[in-house]
Amino acid sequence: MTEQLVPTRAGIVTVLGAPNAGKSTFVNQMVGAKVSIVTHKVQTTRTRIRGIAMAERTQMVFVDTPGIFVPRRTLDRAMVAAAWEGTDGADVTLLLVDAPAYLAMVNEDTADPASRRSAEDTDGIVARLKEAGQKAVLVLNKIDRMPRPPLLLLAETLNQEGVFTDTFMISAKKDLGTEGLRQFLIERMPEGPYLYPEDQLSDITDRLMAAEITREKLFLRLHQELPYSLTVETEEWGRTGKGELRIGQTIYVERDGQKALVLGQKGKTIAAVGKAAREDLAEMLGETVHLFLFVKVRENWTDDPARFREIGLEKPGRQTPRNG
Ligand SMILES: Nc1nc2c(ncn2[C@@H]2O[C@H](COP(=O)(O)OP(=O)(O)OP(=O)(O)O)[C@@H](O)[C@H]2O)c(=O)[nH]1
Ligand SMILES: [Mg+2]
Repeated sequence: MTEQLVPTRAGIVTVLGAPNAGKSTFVNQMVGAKVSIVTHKVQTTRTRIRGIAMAERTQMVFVDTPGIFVPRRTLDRAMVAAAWEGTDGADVTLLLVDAPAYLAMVNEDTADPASRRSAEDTDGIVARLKEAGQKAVLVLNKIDRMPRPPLLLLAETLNQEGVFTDTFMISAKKDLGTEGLRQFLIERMPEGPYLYPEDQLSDITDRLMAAEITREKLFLRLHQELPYSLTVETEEWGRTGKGELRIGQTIYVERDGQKALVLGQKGKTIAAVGKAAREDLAEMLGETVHLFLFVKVRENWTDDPARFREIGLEKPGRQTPRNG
């Protein structure tokens, strides 16, 4: 058979999980490019990001979602709602689990607070899937960080609710076990035309991606509650006199005191953030980039839904009907 006679397949794979489970790392691995930012901190991803992978005349659209956790602020609620809405119309839903964290909770005495929270958030997701009668595929991630024997116990424990049709064990970061999962997903995609142009890698605009990259650098350098109090917007995208790319961004914080922390002593922090972001942007865009960063106070923006649209989030509370 010639290639043209093989029908194309295309479908949507939604990736759910507790904060920090490795969802964005996994989506980047499947796409083969960085479409979603990754940090060691929880709640890095704030909106749904589609990463597009092509393989064997099959297009898989991976939907990276914000972590699902117990929300406190209006922003948190919008993030969690965006994650659940990501399962609407999905052909396959994956639940990614931080396996070492979950194991720590199963062996109760060793659970640190972060692992406990991660495992509790995972249990919350399983319970809600069960309640809604939704099936999913269990993906135990970060297996490079734990011994193999307890993985079977974990799989057994998590499969008790009857929510999962299949179980995979992978390391998204080290690219272990991902090929088997990719093949499984290819076979689960329905026949049909591609949903995006074949060479497109994501649905996120360059302006939003540029803001995300700067936010990633801020998350990596700032501590405690500060990363959760800031947002980045790309406000200028133009050319210098010499025709080189000029990007202007504003970092919004909630209070005056936070502004000083973002700037750092003698502006050292923001200079380092700007340098790291500019280097990534230049690589992503394949050209010289001049990046200008400003810091402004926008009081209580995390409780102001009108601000969420600019970071790719719908207003919270919008409920779309769920399929099946
Ligand atoms: N050792 C190890 N670390 C991993 C693996 N996958 C992801 N990580 C790390 O886990 C941390 C969180 O990864 P992310 O991909 O940002 O996780 P996420 O689920 O998208 O997190 P949120 O967006 O905050 O919900 C990062 O430090 C990753 O490098 C893995 O397979 N093994
Ligand atoms: Mg993420």
